[in-house]
Amino acid sequence: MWILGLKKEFGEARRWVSKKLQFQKDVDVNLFESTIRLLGGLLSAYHLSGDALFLQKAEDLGNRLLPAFRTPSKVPYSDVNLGTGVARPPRWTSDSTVAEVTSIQLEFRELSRLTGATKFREAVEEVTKHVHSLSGKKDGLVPMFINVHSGLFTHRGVFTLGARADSYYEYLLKQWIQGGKTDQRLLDDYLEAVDGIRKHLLRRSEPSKLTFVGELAHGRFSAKMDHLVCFLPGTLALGAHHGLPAEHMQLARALMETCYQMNRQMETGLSPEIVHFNLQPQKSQKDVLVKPADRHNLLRPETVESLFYLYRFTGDRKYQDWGWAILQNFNTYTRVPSGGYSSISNVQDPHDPQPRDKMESFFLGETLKYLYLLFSDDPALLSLDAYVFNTEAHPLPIWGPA
Ligand code: DMJ
Repeated sequence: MWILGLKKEFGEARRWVSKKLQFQKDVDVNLFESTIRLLGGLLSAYHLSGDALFLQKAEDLGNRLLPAFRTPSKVPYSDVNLGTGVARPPRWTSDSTVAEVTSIQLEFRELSRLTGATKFREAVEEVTKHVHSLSGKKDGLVPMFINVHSGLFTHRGVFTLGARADSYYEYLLKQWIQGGKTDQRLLDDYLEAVDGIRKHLLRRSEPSKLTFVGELAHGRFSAKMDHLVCFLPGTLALGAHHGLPAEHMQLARALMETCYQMNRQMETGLSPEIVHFNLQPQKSQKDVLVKPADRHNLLRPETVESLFYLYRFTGDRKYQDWGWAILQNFNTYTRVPSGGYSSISNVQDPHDPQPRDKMESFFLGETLKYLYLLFSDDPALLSLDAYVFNTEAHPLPIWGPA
């Protein structure tokens, strides 16, 4: 906002938040999505503007989300009603998603720090402590589901860095950074997980030998990679910047190339939601294969998010060039003439990408923000030594010594 000098627009948005944004509503919301998008956004707005209105709104929202943690295990339900405070699991199960219950910590911890009310921090740190000591992991890799009654992992033996597990790994590192790199348990869990990824999930494709992160189901490797996994090069690079092993940076660079190729090798130059890598050494095969059901692009940020980190830390202009190419492709294939952008159903048909008439809020919150930061040559602009970005790209301050 002030960074871009958009004072008038900021004024309008502030008026809207002040007059129209009311959380006293009889509506079920997802705890994770509301935390990363709304609570994270309000906390960031407070830090960037210094305006107490945003903190008041954040505290109100935090209080309304807290009932989700009233479960036998203290692992929160996925959904909570903002008006009535009644929390519940999804309709089909009493499981919560591991990534969801472990990716709300940056925001609740910050809310406690700012308000002095320890209940927010206590609720989420209880979950971190619990997951830290749970059995069912494989060399630091976690399953995708956890039961709110028993507190145990369910659907064990399936490991992915994609949907339902992704930001568990991201928040181990980012909480460690947020807290001034003092919490050894977070660091240990993160380092163990990176070793687990190397040991169980890394392979190279044929014929171009692209390094990718696959999945493991009951001991069977699958060469499937979600576009969501493309947060990982950025996270690995961030860890290396904060003093973690240099091999993490090498792996970040290799995975960054792969994520770029997931975009480049499509006819529109935009990545599909999921790819499969070819492991057969015949030259005729392509490295990146796409199933018909996975051809859509939801305007997700992960590739350009990682490009931003890689460019910040290396200064290598090829990362800016890659991001520029992706932005041009978003403009060509997803921009709607009357305004805005739309998810598309087929990244392999440049003549008819099939717009879906839907733009996720993360396109504005993350994708465009990371592109803006990627094209800036000023490392002091939201410095990565002063801020840590939550998983929805909202910057939160790294805490100084108490
Ligand atoms: C975002 O809402 C967050 O980054 C989340 O962690 C998973 N992915 C979406 C955008 O793709």
